Amino acid sequence: MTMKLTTDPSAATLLPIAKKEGVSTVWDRHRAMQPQCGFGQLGVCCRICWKGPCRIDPFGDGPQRGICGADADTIVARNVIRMIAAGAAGHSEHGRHVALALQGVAEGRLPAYQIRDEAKLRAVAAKLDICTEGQDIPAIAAAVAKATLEDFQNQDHDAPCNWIEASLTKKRLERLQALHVLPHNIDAVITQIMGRTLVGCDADPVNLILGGIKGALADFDGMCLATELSDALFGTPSPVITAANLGVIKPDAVNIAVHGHNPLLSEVVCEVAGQMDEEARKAGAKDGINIVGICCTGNEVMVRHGIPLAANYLSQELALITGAVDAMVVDVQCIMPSVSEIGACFHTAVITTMAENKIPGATHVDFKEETALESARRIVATAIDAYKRRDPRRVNIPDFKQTAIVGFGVESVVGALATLNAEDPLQPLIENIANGNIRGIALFAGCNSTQVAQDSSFVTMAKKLAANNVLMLATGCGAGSFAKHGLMTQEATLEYAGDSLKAVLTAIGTSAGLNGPLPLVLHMGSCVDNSRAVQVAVAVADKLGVDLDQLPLVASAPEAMSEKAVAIGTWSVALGIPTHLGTMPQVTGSAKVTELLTQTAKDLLGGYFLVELDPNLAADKLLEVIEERRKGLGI
Ligand code: BF8
Ligand code: SF4
Repeated sequence: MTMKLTTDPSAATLLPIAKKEGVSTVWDRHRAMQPQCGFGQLGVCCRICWKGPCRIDPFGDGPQRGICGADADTIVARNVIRMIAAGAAGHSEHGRHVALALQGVAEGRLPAYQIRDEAKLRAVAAKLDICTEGQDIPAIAAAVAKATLEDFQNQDHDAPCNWIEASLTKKRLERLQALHVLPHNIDAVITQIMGRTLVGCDADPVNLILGGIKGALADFDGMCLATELSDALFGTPSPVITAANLGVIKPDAVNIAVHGHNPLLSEVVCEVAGQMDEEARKAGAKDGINIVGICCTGNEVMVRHGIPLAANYLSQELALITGAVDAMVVDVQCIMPSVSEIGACFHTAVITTMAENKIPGATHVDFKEETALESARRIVATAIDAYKRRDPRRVNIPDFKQTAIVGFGVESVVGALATLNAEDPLQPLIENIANGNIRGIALFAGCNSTQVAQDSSFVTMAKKLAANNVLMLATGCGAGSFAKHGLMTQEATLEYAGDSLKAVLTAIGTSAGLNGPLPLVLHMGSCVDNSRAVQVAVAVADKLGVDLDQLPLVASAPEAMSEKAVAIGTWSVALGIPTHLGTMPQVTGSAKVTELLTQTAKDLLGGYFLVELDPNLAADKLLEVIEERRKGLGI
């Protein structure tokens, strides 16, 4: 296989070392897995019951139905909506933890946490139509937590979830309601997907996909509440200058990598690390404790506190191969099970923390919100202990890191715009879109995948869209790619932005006190923070009196792989956003499902999937879509 594996410069230093050390990486295992199963790639393999597995012959020569009689359309639709259910479960379980933590704080039960952003809590209450007059902060927090938890408990099918109702345009809600796809209860909708895809249940691909769309919208609901309540608890992001890539690991510090997704763990680890810095110095680490982030946990602490990002998904193993990570602390999602074995090759303590997410070979420190401080102290002490066993001769920290200006939540974007027009902050953005200085907006989201040379599609597409004056937002591992490759800098704006985009970013950045332009790509946070981008779009749509499917707004997940990305992509389509995928979705074994997602969706929802594996062509196609939308608006 001659395909380039990654464009991350750190890999050039570390992959030869992995080889020398006899450590296999995700790319070695990808190679060993070739050729991958064609039936699986097409989505036509069914393992839903033990009469199977069954597989449909895509060439029409062999069986066209499984043993129970399910055809390719049914099998593909069932498989893909089960992926959506899994993605929605992951995000909304994360959201539920945060909501329960908020409730615990309101009741004074959780000493490790507090409401760090009271203004945000009040704003959330107002958004949910909760009256706060005369109420103190704990009472408001309790009311917000209660309204949020209703989204997991409501049994009235005709009453949509509170968060989704508060988060979309009126027109979009009506359109989704008419299709009966508005979720009333996150848990119920996920359960329903699992139930209807059992052997002998829903076999109608259209009905199944509609059920999947409802599940994806439940995912959206879970993301909105996770993001907003995390802001109330831990602070709302504002622009901060930090750095990204493995060069952020320090040779003379106890390096703790926080990895996974939920800020409930990483926030407390960061806080306790500050208190235990002296202990690390006593152990010989003259730079004390250095926390670095990986994946979406990394994004969460990066946008809120400027903690540097060491790695996005595909380079998590490389962080360990530096030989200088003393502990990798993980919670949930996107953690390769291989990390415990690699950690064991070095001195690294790989620490799992969630009862429902363990890895053989890792150390488990049970993390509960009630005893978070004690657990965090144990975790940091374990890291300091491991540091003492570090072998300096095996330390190889690549000399790569890039500056990254990050932390563009809705509030800071609006805040920056308000420096141009305090009365009407959205006006400068709308004006520049209308006059064509900004042609449109693109949201980059999603993962890395071994199907694509790491980060390459993100970077190629962003450079092309920038040159064509498209304003770009990013989350998740996409944001990690841009941060690592220097596209979240003012220099990148000067180098890659088209003239009119450059002028707008410079005007906003200068007036907001950044002494120059805004960075080329705005980092909005983790994957759950995709809800922030929707919030900006909804505000613009409401102001213009249009719906989301009329805006020159596109989304792209050029290196998607997780079931969570399937859920996000599907709600993005349901909200009316043309959504690009740069990896092949496992649905093409059914012409009907493929047509539903790429064409019929356009009529029903305004949004649709656009699949294009070549990043250059993908950028061209998104530019065309943006121009088509502009034409529709008469601008
Ligand atoms: O939630 S982008 S690889 S880390 S799934 Fe995972 Fe994908 Fe990264 Fe974050 Ni999102
Ligand atoms: Fe085969 Fe039907 Fe069972 Fe799927 S549900 S494994 S198609 S018999």
